[in-house]
Amino acid sequence: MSKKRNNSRKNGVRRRDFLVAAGGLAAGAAAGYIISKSVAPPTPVLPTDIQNIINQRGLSPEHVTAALKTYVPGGMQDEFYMISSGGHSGQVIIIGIPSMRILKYIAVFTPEPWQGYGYGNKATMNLLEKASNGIRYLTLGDTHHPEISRTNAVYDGEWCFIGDKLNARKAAISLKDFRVKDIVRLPNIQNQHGGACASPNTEYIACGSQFPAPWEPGKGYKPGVTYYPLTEANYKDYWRGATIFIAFDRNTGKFDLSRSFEIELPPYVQDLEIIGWGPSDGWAFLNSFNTEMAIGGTLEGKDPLEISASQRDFDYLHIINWKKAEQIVREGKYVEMNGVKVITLDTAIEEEILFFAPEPKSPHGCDISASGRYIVIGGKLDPTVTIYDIEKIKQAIADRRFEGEDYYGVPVLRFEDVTAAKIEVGLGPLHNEFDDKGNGYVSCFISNEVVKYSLGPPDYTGDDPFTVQDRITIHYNIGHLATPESDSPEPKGKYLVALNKWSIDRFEPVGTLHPQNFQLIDISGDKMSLLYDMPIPLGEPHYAKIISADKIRPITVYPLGADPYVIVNGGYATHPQAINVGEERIERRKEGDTWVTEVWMTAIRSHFTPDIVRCVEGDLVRIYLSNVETTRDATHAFAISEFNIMVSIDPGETTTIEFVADKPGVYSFYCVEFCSPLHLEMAGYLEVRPKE
Ligand code: K7E
Ligand code: CUA
Repeated sequence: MSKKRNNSRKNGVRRRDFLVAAGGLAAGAAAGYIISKSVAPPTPVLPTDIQNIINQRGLSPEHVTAALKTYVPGGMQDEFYMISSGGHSGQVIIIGIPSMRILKYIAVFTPEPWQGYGYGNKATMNLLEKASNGIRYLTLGDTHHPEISRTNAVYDGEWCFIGDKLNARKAAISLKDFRVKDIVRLPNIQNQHGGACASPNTEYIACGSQFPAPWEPGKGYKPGVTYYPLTEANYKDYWRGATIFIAFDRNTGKFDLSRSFEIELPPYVQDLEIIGWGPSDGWAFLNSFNTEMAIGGTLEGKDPLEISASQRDFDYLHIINWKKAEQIVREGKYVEMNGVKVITLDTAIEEEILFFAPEPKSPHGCDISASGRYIVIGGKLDPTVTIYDIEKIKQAIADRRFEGEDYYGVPVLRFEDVTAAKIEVGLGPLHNEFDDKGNGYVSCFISNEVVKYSLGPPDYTGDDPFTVQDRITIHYNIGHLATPESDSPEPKGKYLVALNKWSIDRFEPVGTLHPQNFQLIDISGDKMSLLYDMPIPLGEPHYAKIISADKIRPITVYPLGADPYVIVNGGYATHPQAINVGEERIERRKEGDTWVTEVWMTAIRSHFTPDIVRCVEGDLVRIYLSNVETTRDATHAFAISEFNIMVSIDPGETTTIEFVADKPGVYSFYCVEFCSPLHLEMAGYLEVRPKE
């Protein structure tokens, strides 16, 4: 793979040369289109057939330039991977940049048959089951914020994490095989937003609760158990928010609740969270809205939430000393609630690990500049971005300069003491990303634009810090934006993707529900320029992370007999029932009161062995299916008619399929991946004999 990529780089240079030629062509069409300031341009020469295509398609010089900047010829690879949330599809989308080619959907919170996820593959069913809430089997999610694992705060390309806002869950995806390895339900939280965000060495993945949940004092929140009538008084007394720091173990790919901790927070709506590095190392920042603690009640004589939650001028940026919190937990100053160590709100105040700073009403994004110095908050209702300075925050805390405390006693810093700047950018500023030159970019949902501004030192060392530098119109209603390796010490600049909610008229209409629109923007120069529109026909993506392609190092084939869902010391465990050709067999025996038919089966082009499986009605059937191929991409899939079973097995992989043969009959099974000329012959029968 890396070989190919080198090729593509070499070819990239040739593409640039071509671009100059096309620029020359463009000069003929648009007056003032300069290709070189010092050298007189040669007479533009483009083969007439190319010129004809440009003419016939009515392309402008900008179109041609954009096409040349984004086109990645077949066989060549992209420069960046974009890891995007799949919104309420519950999944993750992988996209190449600059081509904007979709490379993969990763099934995460939603069963997906073509990946064999949640349709009989026991490991994936177990993941979904474990991540359910004990009340019902959850088969959907609302993914918002992906995160990439970090080493010294820099993206290392090994793991991806994503949260499910709806059901307060978090998933870990290995970027070695782009499969989920663990899903955890977050204790004491009903929703989650605000992350995933990783600590500098991925010790913890943090996020905030979104809507507070009722907590039984000292015991926390338990789905389906904790109950108080919803009143304003009860809300203040019993509802609580939280931020959780879940420990993650790279060697096993599992979250570890026993090493995790949570901090109880007031019942504000905790929104986005980020963990700092450099000067902000050891600190986490989490913003909030509805510090009014309104609960709505439109049919009960109250204002709707959007009004009652917008009464005050400020909400609170939560400033959390997580290193100290970790220390407090080590000292035993926590209460165990629903399987996790919780630092109570009182302890958090007493031990000085939680501070508030006012932030303009109902903020949204919470991002950190490359230097780790500036925490940038999108104003949402306020047309500004507010830039907090960690040096000032630390100083104000050291000097104990507070303007007072909130309803629960959390000390509140003074706005002037902790902010570096407030920049008026546009209407509805949401999220911020950064480039490698000390600039920030903010998405403005209402004014439909991306606005570029300069930061201050050390990120930006020019003459006009904290000033708007450029703006570009997007189509339409941008939510997040993403630049390569932003929110880390080493942003790469070059491209920006606007993750737009509405596309309206940008694509061929496909009914009344339009795709979302990802717009690729070139940010390499002083002026931003639009390169490409990409429809996203799956869920509503929120955030995306972009990482240099050379940091992603996927495996090509699993070692023979590997269980992709069990990671040991960073490698794959051998599935205990993995077999090779010649070891296939069927055994029927009793496990307690249940008859079990166990099948050790292999798949290789173009047959399953055995191809006839006989069992008895009511048997629990367990098929240990080994794909004994060693060739890259030689995936087989296994589906049984009438049983809702669909399993995909990659070369080398062994998997367990489990189901109850509850209806007598003879059922065909077959391979679902067109794997060879005799793929259609890759089939067999399951015979379920009626019980005597
Ligand atoms: Cu703005 Cu969940 Cu990040 Cu949506 S959130 S846009
Ligand atoms: Cu195996 Cu088709």
